[in-house]
Amino acid sequence: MNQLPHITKNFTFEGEVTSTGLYGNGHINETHLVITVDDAGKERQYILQKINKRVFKDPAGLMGNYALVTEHLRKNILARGGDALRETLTLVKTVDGKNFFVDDDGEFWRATLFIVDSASFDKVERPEQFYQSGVAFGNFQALLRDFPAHLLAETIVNFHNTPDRFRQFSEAVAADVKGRASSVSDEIAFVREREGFMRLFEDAYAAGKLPLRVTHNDTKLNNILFDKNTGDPVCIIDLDTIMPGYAINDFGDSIRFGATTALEDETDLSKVNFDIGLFEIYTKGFLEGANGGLTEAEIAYLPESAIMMTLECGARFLTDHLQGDTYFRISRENHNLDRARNQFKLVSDMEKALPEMHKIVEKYAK
Ligand code: ADP
Ligand code: GN1
Ligand code: MG
Repeated sequence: MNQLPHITKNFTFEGEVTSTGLYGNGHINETHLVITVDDAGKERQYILQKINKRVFKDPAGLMGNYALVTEHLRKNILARGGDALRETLTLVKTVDGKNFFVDDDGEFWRATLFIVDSASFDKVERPEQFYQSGVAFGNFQALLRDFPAHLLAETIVNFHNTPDRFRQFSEAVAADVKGRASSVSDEIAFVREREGFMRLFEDAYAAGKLPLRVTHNDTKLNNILFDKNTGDPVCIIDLDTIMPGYAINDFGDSIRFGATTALEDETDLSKVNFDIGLFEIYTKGFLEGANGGLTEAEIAYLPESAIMMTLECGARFLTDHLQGDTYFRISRENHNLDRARNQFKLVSDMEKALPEMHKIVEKYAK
């Protein structure tokens, strides 16, 4: 059943819409699968998303980025003989030729072609899959290397500015709007003890040691679609946060989500362990995909980036728990607290494994 006729009628979908339904496991946007059938009985699928305006304050700027980046990727993919309709996202225009539709409530909607015979994963199923995702994200950065960064709107200001995340966390603790701070004092202390570490990359940037590049900024495994038949990565999705950033954070965020023995919201922490074997194969893949494009300083910081992104994400989950779960979508009580504890367990594991992580990076950087 088409539950969104007032929205779907504004897009140039081929055929008649026969059904719409919620889809996927993203924490941010509202994602729907749209199915259409044409007169000849041919079925087509599309993804329709309501952009989360609480998270993305400038949805029109975001869609400007989206159109520019997908066009750039399309050209680069075609130039190397690839299938652009499958290897990057393709926007479906509205009936009046625009890249997005604004409804009567001021909500922003966009549609893309559905990448058929593909799937995304919330957990690494085979080590080879994680290796390939490293190649894919490394290569994605390489594809964006010639993209003019000044054209990009900053879709979330200070997105991976970790000291600023610490500031927001501290404000949430002080405000304690839900009266939850006293029940999470251990978790609050865990973040506070690492305030100095959280400045590492911003200090390095200020000292001219880290370059600003065009990066994805949300490189978790479920933001890659894999081919259902071959298992190979097909397309990198979730392009909302593409903006200037540090290349190493794309590495670190993938490790955060993927190099673990459990899901991101597993509550039994005895099951949540950092998997150094997965760290190693992702490192190998990412450096191959980046194809010599990283500086020595960037490579040297890769292990710390894994800790930084995991700590930052944990602090963001904890902040959202303190603020009453207004940012990340939750599906149970204390969901964001569970996620925060899970991330902090990984941070502790990674801190212990840091010397070994450095040795691994050195091995593949040669
Ligand atoms: P969020 O920002 O909320 O994470 P995503 O853009 O990542 O939203 O989409 C959520 C999920 O929907 C993805 O993890 C993926 O499974 C699925 N998805 C999104 N776009 C497509 C597409 N074009 N083709 C197939 N699946 C898609
Ligand atoms: C969000 O949009 P999604 O679900 O792919 C978040 C990331 C977090 C991630 C944690 C725009 O990613 O920054 O790392 O959840 N995206 C945004 O799972 O905040
Ligand atoms: Mg996503």
